[in-house]
Amino acid sequence: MHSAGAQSQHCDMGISAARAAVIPASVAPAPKPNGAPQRGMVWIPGGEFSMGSDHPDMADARPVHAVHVDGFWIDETDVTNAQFAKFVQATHYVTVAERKPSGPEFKGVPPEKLVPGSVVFTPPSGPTALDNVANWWAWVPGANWRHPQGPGSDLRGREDHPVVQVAWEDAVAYARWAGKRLPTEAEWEFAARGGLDRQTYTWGSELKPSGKWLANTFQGHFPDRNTAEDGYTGTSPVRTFAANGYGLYDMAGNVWQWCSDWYRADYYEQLSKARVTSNPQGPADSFDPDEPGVAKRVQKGGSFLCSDQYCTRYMPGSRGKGEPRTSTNHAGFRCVRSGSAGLRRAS
Ligand SMILES: [Ca+2]
Repeated sequence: MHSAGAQSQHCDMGISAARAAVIPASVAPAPKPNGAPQRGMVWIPGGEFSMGSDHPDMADARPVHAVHVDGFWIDETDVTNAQFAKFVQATHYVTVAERKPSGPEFKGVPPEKLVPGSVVFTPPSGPTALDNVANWWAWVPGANWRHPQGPGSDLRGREDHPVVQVAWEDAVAYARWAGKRLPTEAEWEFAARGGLDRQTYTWGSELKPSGKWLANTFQGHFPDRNTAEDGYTGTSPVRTFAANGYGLYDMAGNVWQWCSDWYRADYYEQLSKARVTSNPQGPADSFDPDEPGVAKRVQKGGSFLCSDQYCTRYMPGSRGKGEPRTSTNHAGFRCVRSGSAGLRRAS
């Protein structure tokens, strides 16, 4: 068990030199290159936007600051179980959760406990304190992407659901195989906003326009009673809920999505000192004050477990985090590819 990371797998799971430069004001969004490089990818024109959130509960997402991203391609959906299966079939890749745990963090763990497994949402039978994630997360031997909730579960009927139980390094391996990469946090958020400026949700300012759920989140009483008003207690097929303004699905809810950046709670504070930051790549190292000593990567988007009672991080400006070798059944990923053009200066 990746114990340290497992402790961090709650809903919002989730500087040195900022590798960023102030850009001139004359930089224009990149025009769409000719033709799509790969089926299922969408061109994001790039540009300057307001990144982050002023939400009072989200200190790590403050302050809202100006960021520019170049144009890039992004998968219109999360990577699905069917897509991940093709990768594994072609490469015989073995995910972290399918390997016997090893490494210094497991020193002293009895050998009989060093078996492959992963972290699974295991709701209690009744209301529970929300200050201890162990009340609803359990490490389950035999849980992995093929068996997202443990040995008794499988992927039948879930071929078009997002793959879950993938660690950050699994996502990176897939992306390399596909000729892609993980998005930076800035690219992900730019894409999630769908062309809207400073809106709370990927679709606008209202959580439930006309009383309708627009993302797969958690309704009822967290974590013990999931009423699934949106139709799903767990993951949903990737095109179930309406796409955002850029034609991207599930940029809110369903599953968290790994980004390439290291996570630091103070990174936005650092970036806010510049008038605008161009193509931030994340900090050079990680620091999470909630769990010092455990390096984490950024996750974005929230999941089917986010609710307004506990975790509202299905907002594009909010942030999540995860230990890179820890997988769960509510986190997956999608990939991007850089545009053929770099910065284009306005004439
Ligand atoms: Ca749901």
